[in-house]
Amino acid sequence: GYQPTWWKEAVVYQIYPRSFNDSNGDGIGDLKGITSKLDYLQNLGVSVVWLSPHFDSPNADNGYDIRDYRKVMAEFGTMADFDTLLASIKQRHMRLIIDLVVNHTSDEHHWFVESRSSKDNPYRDYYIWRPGKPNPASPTGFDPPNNYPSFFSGSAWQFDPTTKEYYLHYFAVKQPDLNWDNPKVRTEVFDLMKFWLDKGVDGFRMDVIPLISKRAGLRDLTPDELQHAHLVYANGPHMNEYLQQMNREVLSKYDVMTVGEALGISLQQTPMLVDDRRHELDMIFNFDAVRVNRDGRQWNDWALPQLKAIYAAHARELDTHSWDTVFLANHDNPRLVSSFGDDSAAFRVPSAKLLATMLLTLRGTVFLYQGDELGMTNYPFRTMADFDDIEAKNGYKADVLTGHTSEEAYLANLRHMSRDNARTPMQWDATSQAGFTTGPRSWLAVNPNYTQINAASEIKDRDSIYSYTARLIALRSKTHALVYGDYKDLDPENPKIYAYTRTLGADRYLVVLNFGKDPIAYTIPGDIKPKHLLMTNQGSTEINISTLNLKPWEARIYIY
Ligand code: ISL
Ligand code: CA
Repeated sequence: GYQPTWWKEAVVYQIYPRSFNDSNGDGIGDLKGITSKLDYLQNLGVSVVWLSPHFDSPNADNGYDIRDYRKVMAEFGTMADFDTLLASIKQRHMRLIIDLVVNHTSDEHHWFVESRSSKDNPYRDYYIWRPGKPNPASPTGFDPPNNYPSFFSGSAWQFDPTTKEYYLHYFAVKQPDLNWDNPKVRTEVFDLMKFWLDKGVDGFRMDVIPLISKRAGLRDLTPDELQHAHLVYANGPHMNEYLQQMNREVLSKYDVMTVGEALGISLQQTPMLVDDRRHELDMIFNFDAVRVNRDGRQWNDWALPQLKAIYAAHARELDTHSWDTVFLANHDNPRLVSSFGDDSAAFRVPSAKLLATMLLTLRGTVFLYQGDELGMTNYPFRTMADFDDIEAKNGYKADVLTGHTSEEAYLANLRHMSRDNARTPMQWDATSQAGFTTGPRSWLAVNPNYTQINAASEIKDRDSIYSYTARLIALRSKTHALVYGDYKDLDPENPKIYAYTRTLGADRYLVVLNFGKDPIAYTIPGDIKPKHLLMTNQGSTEINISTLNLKPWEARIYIY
C-alpha cells in the first residue's frame, strides 16, 4: 500500500530569482517579476515553486550568504512584494517553498559582526572560532587550526585580526559557519523558520544541511580524505539529533514539505535522514545522478548504463518509508539538455523532450529548473570576464594563477561545468535582453540563442519542449502509477536504450528512451506488448508490436 501525500505528487519548479524576470529595468530579476509570470507556471502545470534565497544579502554567493533572515533582498523588492507573491501562488492552488541557508550566514549578519568583535562577546560562540597554530614565518604569525579546505578553494579557515583567531567557513570567506552545537543558535534558526512558516510558506529546501554538525576535535584530514572533504564534513555526530529537534519543535506543527540538499550523504545513508519513522526530513537531493558526468570539478564523459545503475541503486536503497527526489539540474549545475542530451540544432528539441520524459516518469518528487522546460542551453563563454560565480573566480586564482592548470584547460572545463550556465536570464521572448529586462543590460549576459529559444514562441507551438513538458506534467499529476508505482529497469546493460516499467496494481506503464542520435530497432525484453501509446516526442504511432522503430532521441510512454 501507499500513502498519497501532496508533496510526493508534486512537480516542483525552481526559480533562481536573480535570473527569472526583472520588473523594473535594473537588470536584476525580482519578486514582482515572478508574480507577473505565475500564469506561465500554472499553465505549465507545476504545483510547487522553490524560490532560491530571497533574503537580505551582500551577494558574495548570490543570496546563499544571508545578512538578515527576516528581510527581503532590496534588489528583489519588499516584504509586501513577498506577501503578494505568496498570496498569488496560493490563489492558483500552488505552493511555495523557500531556501533555508543555515549552515552559514553572511559575515555581515549582525550575529557575526558581534561575534568577531571580541572573544567575550555574547555572540562569540554562534560561530566556530579557533586559535591558529603559531608560525613565526607566516605573515599573521599563525597557520590555520587544521587543514580543512573550502569548497570555494583555499583554506576553510580565515584569520581575523581583531581577536587574532580563525573562523571556519566551508564556503566563501564571507560565509562563516554557524556553531550548531550552541543551543542558542538552534533556537534562532527554529525561530526564523517559524517566522516564514507563520506567513504561510509550504516548506523548505535546506542548503547543505548535512554539514551542520562539525566533527569533535576538528582533526586534520588525511591525504585521502582531502580528496573528498565533503564526506567528512557531512553526517557529523549530532546531525540527526539536531534535525529531530527541528522536526519536533518546528516542522511537525505545520503541513509542509522539506528537502535537504544532501551534499556528502550516500544513497545508503539516505534513510538515516528521510525514513518517515525517524521524523527528520521528507526527502533529500542525492547528487550521484546529476554528477555522473564529473569527477570532482572536472567534466567527464558518461555512459547510459552508469546513470541506470544509479537509478537502480535509488530503487534498492530507498524502501516505502524513504521518499526520493528526481532532478538532473539546478542553479549549481550546467543546463539539462547540454549535459545529458544533445544541444546541437538537430537534436536539442527531441533530446530535451526525452529528458523531460525520463524525469517525469521516474519515482520520487520531481524538481525542474527554470528554463529547462524551454530547452535552454549552456552559454558560449569566451573569457573569464564572462563569469560572475565566486566558485569560478576563486578556482581561477587557485588553479590558473598558481600555474596548476592552463587558462585554456580551465575555461574549457568551465564551459561544461560552470554554475553560470544555468544562471543566465530566462528567455521570455525574442526582443532585446530576451524580454528578461526592459533595461539596457542584465546582471549576467543573456544567452545569444534567445532569438530561437524563448517562451513566447514555445507557448504557442504545440510541438515545443514547453508544450510537451506541460502534457507530461498533466499526465504524471493524474497517474498514481508514475508517482508511487514500482520501478523496473528492463535492460540495465543496454548502452543506448533506457527501457523501464512503472507499475501499480493493474496499472502498467512502459517507458522507452533512445539516448542518442542513431535510429534503433529495439525489441522490448520479456513479453511486454505495448497496447496504448500515451506520449511520443517523434510523432510515432506504433502499438501492439514488440520491436519498436525508434528515431534519434525518441521517447515513448505506453500502457501495456
Ligand atoms: O556547486 C557546487 C560545486 O560546483 C557544490 O559544491 C555546491 O557548492 C554544493 O552543492 C552546495 O551548494 C549550496 O550551498 C552553497 C551555494 O553556493 C550553492 O549555490 C548551494 O546550492 C553555499 O551556500
Ligand atoms: Ca529588478
